[in-house]
Amino acid sequence: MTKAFLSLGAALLALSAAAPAQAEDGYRLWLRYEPVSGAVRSENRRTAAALVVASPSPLARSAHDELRRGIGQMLGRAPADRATVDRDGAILLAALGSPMLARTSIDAARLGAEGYAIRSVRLNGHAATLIAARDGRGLLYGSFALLRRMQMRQPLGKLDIVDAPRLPLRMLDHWDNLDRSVERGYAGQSLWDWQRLPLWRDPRIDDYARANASVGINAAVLNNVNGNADILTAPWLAKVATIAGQLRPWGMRVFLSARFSAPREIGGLPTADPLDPRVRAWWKAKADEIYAAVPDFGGFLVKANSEGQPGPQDYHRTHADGANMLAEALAPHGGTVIWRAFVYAPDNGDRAKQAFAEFQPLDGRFARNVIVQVKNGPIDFQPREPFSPLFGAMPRSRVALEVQVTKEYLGFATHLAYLGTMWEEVLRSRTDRPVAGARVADTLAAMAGVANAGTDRNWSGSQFDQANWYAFGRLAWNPDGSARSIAEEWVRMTWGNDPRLVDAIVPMMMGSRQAVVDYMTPLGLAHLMGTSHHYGPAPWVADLARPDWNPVYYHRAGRDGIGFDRTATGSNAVAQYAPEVARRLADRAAVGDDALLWFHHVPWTWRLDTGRTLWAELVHRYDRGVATVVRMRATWDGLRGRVDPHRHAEAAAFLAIQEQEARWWRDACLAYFQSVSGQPLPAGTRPPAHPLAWYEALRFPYAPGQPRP
Ligand code: BDP
Repeated sequence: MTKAFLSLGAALLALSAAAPAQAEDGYRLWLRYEPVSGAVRSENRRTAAALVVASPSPLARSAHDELRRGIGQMLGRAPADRATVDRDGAILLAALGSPMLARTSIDAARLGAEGYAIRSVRLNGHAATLIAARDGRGLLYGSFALLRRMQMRQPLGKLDIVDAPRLPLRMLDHWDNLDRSVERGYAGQSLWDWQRLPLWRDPRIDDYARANASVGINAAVLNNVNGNADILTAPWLAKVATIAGQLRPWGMRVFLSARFSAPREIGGLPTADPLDPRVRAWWKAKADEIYAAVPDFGGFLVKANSEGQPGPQDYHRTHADGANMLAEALAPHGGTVIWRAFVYAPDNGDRAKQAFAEFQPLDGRFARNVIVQVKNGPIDFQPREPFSPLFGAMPRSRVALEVQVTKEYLGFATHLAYLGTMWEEVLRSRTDRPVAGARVADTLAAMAGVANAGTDRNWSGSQFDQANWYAFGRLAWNPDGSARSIAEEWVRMTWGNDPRLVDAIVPMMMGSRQAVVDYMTPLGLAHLMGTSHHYGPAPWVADLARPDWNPVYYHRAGRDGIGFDRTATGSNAVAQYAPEVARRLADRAAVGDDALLWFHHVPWTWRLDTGRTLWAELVHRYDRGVATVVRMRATWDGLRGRVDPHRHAEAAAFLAIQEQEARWWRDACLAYFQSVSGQPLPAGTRPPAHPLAWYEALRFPYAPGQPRP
């Protein structure tokens, strides 16, 4: 009896030692601050023994708190607060102008407004690590950079780093509705708990802001671009002010999506005509009211005359008229208007041409505090698109790149698709405009990412989708960053520094987006997904009211071949690119397989460089996509036991879903394209699991993320 009792007690003790109070569930994102051991810990402890904040400010306070939290968790001992450097091993946070920097030469020009220097120095005869910046913003970013080094087990001695963001505005766009649903959100509800605001300060928002600050994101649009004017009324602005107050200490500013018809809907005016003096006065007064509540308000994001949203064209005015009217209201307060170029109208001939056709002629007509926000591709966040021809074509305007972090068209949250590679691809694309050799990255004033964060414990709907949030921030900070090194940073901080983990997971991530392209829309195909919810394959859809809502409009498959002719014999969309680029895109042999069917209508029997006919290549790509997912699953299964069980199991289960859905995509698309092409499946190809009609009959009325009417 006693013996049994004792061994039960021992077992319980062992259990409680093994299992932390709360299982690892992804909540901590990449800020896990796992304990450091061995020689690195001794070195780190010598370097991070004390903390001196020479230039106090709310942001320096955040930096201080994060350093204490991170170092405390990693080294088992938080650095001691000191007033000055009076012993070895202090970390010193000092803004330019601080007397403590008197004997150090810091190149202020290289720091810019938000950059930082981290340097190993001797001060008062003691070894110290200096984090220097213009003000609290750089101190915060420098502190996170130091913590990142520690998380990656890099030594802290002999540091001499200068880093600064290339773009001043690095922004998340939340497509969050006021009822807390999230358009194209796959990670639970909106983080903004409107009903309990303004008095409830949800601690989760502090963690959201910390995570953003850690990757340099400095702005958030709180509400959906498909706007609701209510957000601009006094009770809602009070709620917005609370959120802004929580984001501010982490260097983030709040923007709001503004509905163009707000003067009519909440202002009682008969019109929203941007040239009407009453409308202009209304927006000015509204801006004053907003700034009274949120003094550092960033400005408005506007989706106008697109997908049914109101806009200046309703009054026969231009996008520039509309944007400049709002810009004028914000200008006295230093605010910015972000005006989206995502527009398309019925019967446009070729939807891919419309944004350029409407916006390029307006170059030079936008006020200085307007930024034109352009999606990465000419259509809509597809798994792969060529870059939008607007990049580089509006040299007299400020242009932002908009990417989608949430994976509306890439399998929602359950498919593993690391988007760092997609964004690297677009950022490095050569526009050859406004100057020869220019790349998309060279043409930008800002970057915006449609957020994937929600109330799920893991924030992003899956563990691996956190990497897309991370990568967005890192690339917005440095558009020349490498997707691979960003993936490696994220893996080390999120899963661990064990080389067996890093060497397995990084390659898996690097190939993951191409896998999705292969099993969904290979060879330059686009928009084959289910109507409205965009879940799963539906290349057969041909009956929607507008031609450009139908997948058949995009793939144009028939007996003769497949693809959209955008050369001079077709829509001539290629002519929207710089001449050198246009020449390459218009040449079927030079365009490259990845964009082939985007720009060309190609016979099924045409032979590619791979030696296969187009039809055989299409089948090959669909198979290759599925095979890659099978390999990803095997890789991940091989890591069981090296990763904490809860997160491992979640990712493993999602990979199983991904494999099932990859097969579904492959089978449904092959069944359909075969029915259209009449081509036999190449020898040895596994036929689709079901007849075409079976796939066509599937319905998903409750798929998540659909727009609210
Ligand atoms: C599309 C989405 C739609 C958005 C639209 C946009 O399907 O929900 O409202 O983009 O960017 O991709 O405005």
